[in-house]
Amino acid sequence: QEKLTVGLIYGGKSGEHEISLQTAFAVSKAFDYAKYELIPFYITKRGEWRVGETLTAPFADLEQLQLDAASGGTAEAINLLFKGLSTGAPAIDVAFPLLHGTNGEDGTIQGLFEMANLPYVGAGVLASAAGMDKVVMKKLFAEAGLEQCKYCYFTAPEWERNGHILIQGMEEKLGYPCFVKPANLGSSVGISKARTREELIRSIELALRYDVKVIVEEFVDAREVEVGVLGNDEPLASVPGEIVTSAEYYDYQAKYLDGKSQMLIPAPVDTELADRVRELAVKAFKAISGSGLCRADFFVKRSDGTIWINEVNTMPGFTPFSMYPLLWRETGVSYEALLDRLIELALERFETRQNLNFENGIQ
Ligand code: G1L
Repeated sequence: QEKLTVGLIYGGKSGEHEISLQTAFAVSKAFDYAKYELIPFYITKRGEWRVGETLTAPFADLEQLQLDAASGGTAEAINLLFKGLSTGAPAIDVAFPLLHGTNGEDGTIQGLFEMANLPYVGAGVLASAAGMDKVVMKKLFAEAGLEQCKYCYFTAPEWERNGHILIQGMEEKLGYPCFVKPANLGSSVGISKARTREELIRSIELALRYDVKVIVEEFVDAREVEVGVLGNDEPLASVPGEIVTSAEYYDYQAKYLDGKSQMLIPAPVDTELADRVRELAVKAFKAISGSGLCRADFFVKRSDGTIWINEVNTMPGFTPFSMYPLLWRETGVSYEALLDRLIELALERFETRQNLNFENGIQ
């Protein structure tokens, strides 16, 4: 039986370089080397590509993933990715990207795989890009009839010209406290909570250092419930999990920077609520034209139990100890089985799209 060759792409220029390395190490350890062989593609922090020898056993340690200059460089790596186009015999059967695009402009690495005519794991170009831009995502959710918090957004030039009017609008629509974020979800930096007008202005100026588009959201007194979605056309939802923060529940510092949050898996919710968020998670996945996987994050309002979509993440944390894999483990899908399924879904999606007619009718 022929082994499937997986191209594992990791590292990258983004702030999540280290997380990507750790994730790639975990994934490389979990693969069944009786079924797969692996070609590592490491993208350095400077954006150079390095390609390693085919692996038929896991990496020994994290160090080994950081391929050195002695391995193939950018030209060799790209040549290998595109080999199928020129020779009809691809070097890899499926690409497995474990990184964000360059500084959050996502869908870019997926676009590279499209150009190389390669199957790849996870979301396509459109869903990856939509999943990175909080404003685009919210518009798609609204169109799908999903309930969500109130928000305002604007660009840097709009802020410079009309800051006063924008502030007025935000105070009327959202009030305080509110949350200010760069529209681009590429990194978790640049996010802050504003309790006064002065803080709002400072928060906006901070967010504008990370993106030219800023989104401001109303404060929601809610529980945070997350669901894993897995599939293509008929996606399945995992059991829900809950994020609880020990000390200051709504303090961004405590939640994201000090890591003082805890996962409750499954979430302690009744079956009615669990069924409802699972249904909404699939709806959110479809709203962004998802494929492969996503993690859908919800707010469950403490006052009346209303469920609001917060965001979907097409590149969720993916070590065996991250929310997404743990949600599926609780649902009966092991980390190893999850990798198998994601690769299967990548190949299925590729086949379906391969059979489409992309000609314009002129012969
Ligand atoms: F390929 C998948 F499965 F779609 C995929 C891709 C990327 C799953 C999870 C991730 N996550 C990451 O790459 C990261 C959180 C390690 C860095 Cl963005």
